[in-house]
Amino acid sequence: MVPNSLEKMVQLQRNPANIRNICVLAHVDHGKTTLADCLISSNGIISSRLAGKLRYMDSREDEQVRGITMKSSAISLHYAQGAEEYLINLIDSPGHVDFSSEVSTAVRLCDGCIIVVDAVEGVCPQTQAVLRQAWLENIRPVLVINKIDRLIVELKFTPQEAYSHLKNILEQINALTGTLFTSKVLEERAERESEAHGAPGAGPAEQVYDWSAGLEDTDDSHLYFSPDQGNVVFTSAIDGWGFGIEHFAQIYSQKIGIKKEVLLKTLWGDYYINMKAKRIMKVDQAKGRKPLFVQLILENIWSLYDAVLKKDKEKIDKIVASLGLKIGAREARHSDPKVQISAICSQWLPVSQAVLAMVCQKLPSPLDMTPERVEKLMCSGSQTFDSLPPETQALKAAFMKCGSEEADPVIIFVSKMFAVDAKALPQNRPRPLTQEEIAQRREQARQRHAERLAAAQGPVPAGPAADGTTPETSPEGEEPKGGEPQGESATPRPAPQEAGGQETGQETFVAFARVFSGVARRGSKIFVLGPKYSPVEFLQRVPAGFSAPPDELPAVPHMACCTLEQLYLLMGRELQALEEVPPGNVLGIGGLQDVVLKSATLCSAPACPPFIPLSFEATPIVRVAIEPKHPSEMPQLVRGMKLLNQADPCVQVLIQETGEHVLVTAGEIHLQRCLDDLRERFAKIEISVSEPIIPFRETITKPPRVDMVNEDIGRQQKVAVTRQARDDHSRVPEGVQVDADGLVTVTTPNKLATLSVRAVPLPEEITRLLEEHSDLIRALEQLASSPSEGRGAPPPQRTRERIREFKGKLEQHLTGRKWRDAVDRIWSFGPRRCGPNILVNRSADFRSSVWAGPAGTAGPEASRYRDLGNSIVSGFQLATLAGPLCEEPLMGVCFVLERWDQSKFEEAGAGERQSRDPPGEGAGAAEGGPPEPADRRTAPKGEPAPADCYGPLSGQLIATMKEACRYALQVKPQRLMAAMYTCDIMATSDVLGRVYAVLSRREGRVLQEEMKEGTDVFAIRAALPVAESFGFADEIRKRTSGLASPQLVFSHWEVIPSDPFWVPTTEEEYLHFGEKADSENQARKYVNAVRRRKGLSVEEKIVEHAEKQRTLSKNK
Ligand SMILES: Nc1nc2c(ncn2[C@@H]2O[C@H](COP(=O)(O)OP(=O)(O)OP(=O)(O)O)[C@@H](O)[C@H]2O)c(=O)[nH]1
Ligand SMILES: [Mg+2]
Repeated sequence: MVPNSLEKMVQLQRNPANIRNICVLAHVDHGKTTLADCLISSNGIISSRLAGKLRYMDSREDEQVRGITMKSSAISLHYAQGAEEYLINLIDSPGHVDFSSEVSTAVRLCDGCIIVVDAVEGVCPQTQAVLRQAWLENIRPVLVINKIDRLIVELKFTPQEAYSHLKNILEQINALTGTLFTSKVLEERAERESEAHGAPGAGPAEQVYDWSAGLEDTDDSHLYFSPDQGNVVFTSAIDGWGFGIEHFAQIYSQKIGIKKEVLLKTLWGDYYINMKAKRIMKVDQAKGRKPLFVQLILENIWSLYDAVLKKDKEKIDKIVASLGLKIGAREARHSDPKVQISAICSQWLPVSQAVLAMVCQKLPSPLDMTPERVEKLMCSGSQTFDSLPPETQALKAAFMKCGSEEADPVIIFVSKMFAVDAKALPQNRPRPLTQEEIAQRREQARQRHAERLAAAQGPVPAGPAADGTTPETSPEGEEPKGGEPQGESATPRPAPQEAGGQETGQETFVAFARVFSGVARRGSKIFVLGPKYSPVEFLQRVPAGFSAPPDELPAVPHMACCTLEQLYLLMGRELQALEEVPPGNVLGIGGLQDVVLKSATLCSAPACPPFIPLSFEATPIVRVAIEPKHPSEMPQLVRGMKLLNQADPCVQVLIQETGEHVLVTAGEIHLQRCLDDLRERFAKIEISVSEPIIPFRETITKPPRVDMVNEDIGRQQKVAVTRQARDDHSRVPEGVQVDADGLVTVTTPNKLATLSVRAVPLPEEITRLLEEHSDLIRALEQLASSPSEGRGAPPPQRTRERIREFKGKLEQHLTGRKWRDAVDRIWSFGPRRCGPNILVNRSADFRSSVWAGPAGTAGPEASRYRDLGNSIVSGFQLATLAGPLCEEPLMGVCFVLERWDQSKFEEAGAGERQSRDPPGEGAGAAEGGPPEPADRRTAPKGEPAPADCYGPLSGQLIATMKEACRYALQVKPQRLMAAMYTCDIMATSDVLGRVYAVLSRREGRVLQEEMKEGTDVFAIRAALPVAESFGFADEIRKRTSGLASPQLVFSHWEVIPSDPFWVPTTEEEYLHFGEKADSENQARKYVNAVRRRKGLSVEEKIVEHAEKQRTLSKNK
């Protein structure tokens, strides 16, 4: 087959009804790229012999070496079904969890997806994850069950067993779909319910709600996967075959004479055929008969494999003849049965035919975009579609229409930026020479050759010949200096050839994007909308009907204007230049690197809202510090890191306070890829990389009930323990008073204010709630701290609703006397005002909580109260940002401010006071203390008050609060929290023992072990501390000879039970651990490691009681 010409593709792009934008999603190694190879080979881009071996979409070298995909990439394919011609924009995605952010970027651009499942491994953790992602994006899935050959060759199943196994896999995946569907319906119900709740007139009768009601009347049959629905295909991508039941229904309807429609309904399922009567029955009347699927389909495939594997030449010939195929002589004689199988099967049941037919029939075109999806895309944050301005709502029609007329607004979404070598861009690529040019050059070369020969006969024998032949054989040499820029580019371009020459090895960025509406034209101007852009703001600033060229509009925050400089057709490893791209197509856009960082919405109508941000499943957790080998190369490193940040959807690049450059990645393989990229593409320098920086959290727990040898700590001993611990590590300085129950009282250095703080561990559920709702808390704090800034709009109903719900949940878990009205008195969250720690204010003159915001009264008194209050909150923020153990953030701690005594301060003169404490940072902004100015001016002239040497009171309060919190922590049993991964491993029973050995050596804990039905594959789920995970994947692979490979995903924080300061105190402990207790203390080890890294003091006795060894005999 001849590769499709560019013109053909351009023509197909114009018909959105026949475009399918799809991505291939699956668990790692289930065969996505191999399947993509088969589809690509149907277009003649790669040879069918190489399909499955080449893995064309894995264009990076490390992808080929490791055998896993690391990025999503797109290719456009042509498919003809009868008279209809389709354009398929296929995106291959990675399955490894480290790269799950790439899946998000792919899913956003598509309307449908192919979910691939390995027939042996079945539904795996990433299968669930990608299916959920597809749901969240509202794109429709179809299913490919791949690697059916493994059921024949490896598991040696009979067709009947294989059928049961496949049925089982379908049940699993449908169960998953069912769960997703149910939770979605319930969620929508809850949403509607909460909206109705706000409406007046909801009587008590309506409040009783039947939660199951919505499910029954919502039709969900079309969602499930079933071969008779036509949305399931069975394949063996490596052998190049695949089929849906339609293919066989067609064949057998002619052969047996049963209607195709009947066969379509009965080929899958427990239906049996009576060949004589030519009737299909539901029940197996004659015992031992096989279902149609087994009898008519699987058995044929099995017998073909059987014949080929047994090298039964006669039978093979018979089968080939009966199928009417022609097998090349080379394949027929080949000794490798795989070659024969793939030669026969790929003709008999070509996989591309089965898969692409299903894609075209079952997946929607860009025209079928559902209103639901459009509304979801347009509503970022907690907005609802109805709350958008009417101009914005009107754009929904444009999405749905997907129109290409002049009046249709151009809407493009960029889901990621990817780097390509500037040389590979079409405008810089040497253009293939035409026949005449080649002839001309050949002539020139011949002449040169002749001249040289004539000039010097002897001395240079070999040179000229080589010279003469080069242009003939490789026209892609550096020859095309004389070549004009490509014919189709009418606009003058800045000498692309030279640019290409100079920038050898330069990386440029191409945006991975899709046109949702309107025609993207090269050279046209377009707005770039950042994620925080608000069309409301634009509509307020720019009067309606105002028109001006896009770049002359008044400046609106988060909006820029740019030109679509280059448009490309994405063809896997290549890009093709385009002049325009009609709506509904996936495309590449060049020249956006200065205006788009990672993703963006481009639109010609400023009323367009930015699309909702991509949802990333993985949390970046692996951090390393990076520095150049040669310090002088720092600028290259900084530039390289910036480029890397742009090129990867999920990497984070930070500069820490210490000046270190830190890279945060999703996992080890991701880290490796980022480092390779940095070295070879972006920075091009040698770099040195620190050991991974492992994050910890600090917390406190309840005092232990039992000691380290599991003996009850009696009352007497318990006191001894806490006293000793306190003596040991808190060394409370003077001026800090600690009560027996852990209340810490600290006075400011000027002795004017006193704070009493207590630290209490939060229940686990609360910590989890706080973590889950961090975005809500951020919104809440914003509302509470700046009510007067009020940007016109009150918080949307939904946000208020969610806040109320959140508060209710907190109250539900904080019960008991200790927590009485604690929720109402929450003053702040920390660190960074949204973390998992709480500040509760129980002091007598408590006036503001996060829920209500500052008490609305103005006036100097309230304003001063707020200033000082802000200082205390800042002190709390600082204390929670870095704990006393090893300066890591706190988690799950509640600080209770029991007393806040500033009576002495109030006694001091008001004038002096004003002069001493200018309002705290940012606090005075709202109502910046109106009566003060006069006082302030006069104050410096007066006698400086004695307290002045300690600085302003607000500053002292910050420091005092911070100290108080730290001491309050230190008098409680402190603990370290470790980040934990969930680790999913598939292993066969023979390597299971080794997997467990590695897991337990690394402190892993097996949570679940499950045998995949019918196979000897075990799916193991374990929890593994991040700190112990480095090199884990490699070790597992090595120990199991590559048979098992783990997938690590960050899951949660877990308290390390051991006390970092533990020393034996009770008699039993002394007996058990000895006086020195020098056995390993995990928590202590981590604390010391972190302290050492941060350059903090480490209390370690390196050698105790060193004794010089003496030889007793000689020299006395
Ligand atoms: N037996 C068998 N092996 C297959 C089949 N399809 C793919 N494989 C093998 O499975 C392995 C993984 O294939 P890939 O196509 O790279 O898998 P992938 O899903 O793209 O993997 P990631 O991109 O890393 O997630 C390769 O070794 C393939 O040869 C199949 O149908 N049968
Ligand atoms: Mg792949």
